[in-house]
Amino acid sequence: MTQSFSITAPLKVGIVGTGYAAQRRAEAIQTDERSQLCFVTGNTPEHTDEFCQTFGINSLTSWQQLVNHSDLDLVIIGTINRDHGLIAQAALQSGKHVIIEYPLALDYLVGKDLLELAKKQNKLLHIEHIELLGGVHQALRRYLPEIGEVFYARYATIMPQNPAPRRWTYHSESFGFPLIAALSRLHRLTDLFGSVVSVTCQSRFWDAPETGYFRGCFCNAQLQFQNGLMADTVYAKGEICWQGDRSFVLHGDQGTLSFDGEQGKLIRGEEMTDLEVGSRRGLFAMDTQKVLDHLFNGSPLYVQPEASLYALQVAEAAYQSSKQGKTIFLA
Ligand code: NAP
Ligand code: BLA
Repeated sequence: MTQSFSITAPLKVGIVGTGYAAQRRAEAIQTDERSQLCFVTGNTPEHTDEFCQTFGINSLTSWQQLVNHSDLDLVIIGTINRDHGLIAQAALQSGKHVIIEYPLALDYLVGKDLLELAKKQNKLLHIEHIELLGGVHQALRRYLPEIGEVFYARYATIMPQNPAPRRWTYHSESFGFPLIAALSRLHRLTDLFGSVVSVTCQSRFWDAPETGYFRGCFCNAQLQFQNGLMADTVYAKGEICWQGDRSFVLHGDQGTLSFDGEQGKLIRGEEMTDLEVGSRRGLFAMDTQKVLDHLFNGSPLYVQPEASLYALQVAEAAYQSSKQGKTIFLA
């Protein structure tokens, strides 16, 4: 069922978070005349003050205060992953529309409840998945028919970082299980290839002792899709990595599609074609505009919450597989 909303401009917006995603959102909200940026709430006071100065707005002292503020129509959740589920629940309960930067939640069942709550409240729950708007994914969609039946895909993101920063993205509790936190890796695959039969995953962490932080992580998941495709995903980062890798290769019975960062190639026998791939920039602005179009005009969104929830279910299966040391079969 498509939801419809009666909205009057300007839509009043509050943001939880002051980092990269929050800044791109704030710019987009202020650029569009249908929306007005009203409040932000952050973590360290200096970062919050800087954000308020840049955008000429006031801060609230907690996310609880922000989600319950009677002036606001929409809450954007751009803070650490650990808090996504809790903040979204409170915002929906207080009758706000919600945009969450992925992941929806760190726990599949929490995510499932959030979708039900949004329906019950008749509020928008949009989970951003900018990877689907990006150049690589658009090129993939466009050229996939050229390679026939795809039987194997390998997608790696390996990011050396030395020393590993003491940031939330290297903190197990704040970041969550890496394939849940970096849900886009699995979501790209489920978006292209549909339902997953089984997941086998291994993971390893190199801890910074007695800190809650890790210095490096390595996760490897093998997915068996219902359509016969096998896929391998690798996600690794930190001090243990010495060679970066952002490659995505798809093997079809008529050809191969190969992406190295933003460089794409279509390979068929002797024939090799360079593919035009669009940029990774401007995607938060694009996402924001699509949400405003949806709220005001009812135009369809590029990603449905159910699709995001399904990717989260697969990622949770990967987490369970790595914990239990066995293959997890999805219903
Ligand atoms: P970021 O730049 O590091 O910003 C993180 C925000 O969380 C900052 O406001 C930070 O405040 C706050 N924070 C840090 N530690 C905290 C803690 N312990 N308790 C409460 N707040 C804390 O991260 P980001 O890249 O914007 O990511 C934000 C969300 O967007 C994440 O869920 C991420 O998965 C999602 N996302 C990001 C991108 C992207 O391109 N960056 C793309 C897709 C999804 P201080 O700086 O004051 O600590
Ligand atoms: C995704 N980028 C993400 C995520 C985080 C960051 C936490 C979500 C988790 C994940 O999927 O890994 C954080 N990305 C960063 C940081 C840098 C970075 C700290 O590139 C430092 C330079 N994101 C940016 C910048 C760009 C960007 C500067 O912060 C682009 C120039 C793009 N990040 C981007 C995109 C995604 C993403 C397109 C979606 C996931 C993907 O395509 O793999």
